[in-house]
Amino acid sequence: FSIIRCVRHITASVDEETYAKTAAGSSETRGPTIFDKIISKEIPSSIVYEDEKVLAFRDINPQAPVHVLVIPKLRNGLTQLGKAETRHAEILGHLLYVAKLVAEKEGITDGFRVVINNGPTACQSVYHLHLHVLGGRQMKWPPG
Ligand code: TR5
Repeated sequence: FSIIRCVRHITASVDEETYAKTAAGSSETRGPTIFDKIISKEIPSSIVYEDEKVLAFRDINPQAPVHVLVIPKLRNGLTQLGKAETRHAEILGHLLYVAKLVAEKEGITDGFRVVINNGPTACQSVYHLHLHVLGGRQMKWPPG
């Protein structure tokens, strides 16, 4: 049993204090998250793809040469996959389709991984639904 359940491997390029200041909290909240500020462009991000429903941008702490987050622009949106309702089915499908577009755009169609961390036990840290699109290196299985 380990008390530290979700170790974050912060890359050298991200200063830990800045990361902590912008972190969105470690428990579920229904209020706005850092991703709302990224959607509104209040906080800059490196955008890879955008349409009226979703935004895809580079993860600040990449775990692979390509690490892009795909998020819905829904207001009062979905905090995590486990809270999805029937009415969310269309946006969930679109998010997955955009993950594929991102993989094409980033040139990683030979092998990429799409991850959704759902809840504290899965190390979700930002409570605004997001897909991780990872690639550009050999992946291992099973994931940690
Ligand atoms: O742990 P989960 O699955 O919730 O994933 C959240 C992801 O958001 C992590 O991979 C973080 O590195 C990423 N993240 C967190 C922040 C952030 C970000 N990606 C881009 N830009 C970010 N800003 C400006 N601020 C963050 N706190």
